[in-house]
Amino acid sequence: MVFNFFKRKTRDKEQEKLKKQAQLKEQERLKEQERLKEQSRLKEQERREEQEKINEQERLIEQARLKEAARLKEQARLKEEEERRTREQREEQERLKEEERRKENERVKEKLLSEEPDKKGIFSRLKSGLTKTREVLNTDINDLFKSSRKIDDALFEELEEVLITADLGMDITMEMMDRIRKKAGRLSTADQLKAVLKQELIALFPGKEDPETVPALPRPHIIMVVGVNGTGKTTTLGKLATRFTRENKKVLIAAADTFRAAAIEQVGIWADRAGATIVRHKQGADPAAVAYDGVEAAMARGMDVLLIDTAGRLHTQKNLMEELKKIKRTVEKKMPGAPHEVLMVLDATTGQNAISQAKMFHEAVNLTQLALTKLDGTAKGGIVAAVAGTLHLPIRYIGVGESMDDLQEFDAVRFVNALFD
Ligand SMILES: Nc1nc2c(ncn2[C@@H]2O[C@H](COP(=O)(O)OP(=O)(O)OP(=O)(O)O)[C@@H](O)[C@H]2O)c(=O)[nH]1
Ligand SMILES: [Mg+2]
Repeated sequence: MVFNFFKRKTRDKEQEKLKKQAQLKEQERLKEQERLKEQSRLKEQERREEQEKINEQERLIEQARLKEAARLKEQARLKEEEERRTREQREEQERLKEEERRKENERVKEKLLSEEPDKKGIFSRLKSGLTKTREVLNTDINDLFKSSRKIDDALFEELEEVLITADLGMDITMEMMDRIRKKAGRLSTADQLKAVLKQELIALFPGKEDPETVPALPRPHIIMVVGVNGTGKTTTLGKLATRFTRENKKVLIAAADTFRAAAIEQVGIWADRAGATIVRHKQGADPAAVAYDGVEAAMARGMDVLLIDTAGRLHTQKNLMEELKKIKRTVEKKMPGAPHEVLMVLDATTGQNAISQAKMFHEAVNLTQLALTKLDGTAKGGIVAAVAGTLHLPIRYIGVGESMDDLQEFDAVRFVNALFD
């Protein structure tokens, strides 16, 4: 009985113990479950945070991408606008130039129609064309000798200044002054000094060819006219055409300045006036093709002279200088030995720049002769002597005004006399 009692007690205890153990185990299991839950919650939170970070990064990248795209789009728009504006400005400039040229054509046309034959004579025209330079040389030299001044270093220095003012150029002035100083003993009046100056100036120009030794001109005699913009190429060509037709020569003009329609029109007016024929293409056509057709037509029609007008260009514009070479090559291909003259027209009012321009053109197309225009517009007529003294190319024509007879064959003696007489 007692044994049973103890046995039950022990079993109860045992059961109690097991129950407690089970309770503890259950508690531990719950705790572990709780811990795992917490762990997975934290992990989830971490993952979410990580995802948010990624999302934010992606958002920022997308934002930057959109910003960049907008910036590029704006940049392209601005560029396009700038291009449009430049294009419009260029077109406007072209239009104004074209208009100006058209007005100039009208003016030339009217002037040509109203122009009377030369009454003044070549020498007096030359003198009046050189008025500005004459004023510098004569007035100042006369002033030097006023109040019976002595021939001394101060006078020579002043004379040096006068010559430089007339644009004779530094080197030539210095050389001339050396020679004049040596002759100083013989000088006592302004006229004597002028006479020595005249001698020295004339000596700068190469002697004229003896007409007996000048070979007969080939037929057609081809003259290509080149130069910087606006120097007077077309005007000079037009005046030459008139001169040749007056000598009963058959003249053809090739309008190889295809750059502007008004340039073709301008040369057309001159051709009409001179009684010359003209070969022309449309504006924008290849100038070498016009020159080629010109040579072909001149040969086929038995012309005496072919004058080729070319567009003005700066000696620094490489592609345009190449174009000029191409025109020359094309002419040569069609008629070996041609062009017989490459005439560069220089604007005297550009002063010493004319010399460097001519040097570059000479390198490109081998000039054979020069024309100096607009001498009436400058007091720096000494540029003629500077050009002759530095370039070793014959000055064939000078322009002393806009009328037909203001384009004169250059004659050194007449020119120097016109400066001082
Ligand atoms: N005063 C004066 N004006 C001249 C003389 N020679 C040409 N001109 C003027 O210079 C301007 C330009 O002459 P153009 O013959 O059109 O010049 P260009 O070299 O053919 O010009 P581009 O073909 O545009 O390069 C015109 O107004 C001419 O009348 C000159 O000796 N004296
Ligand atoms: Mg021209």
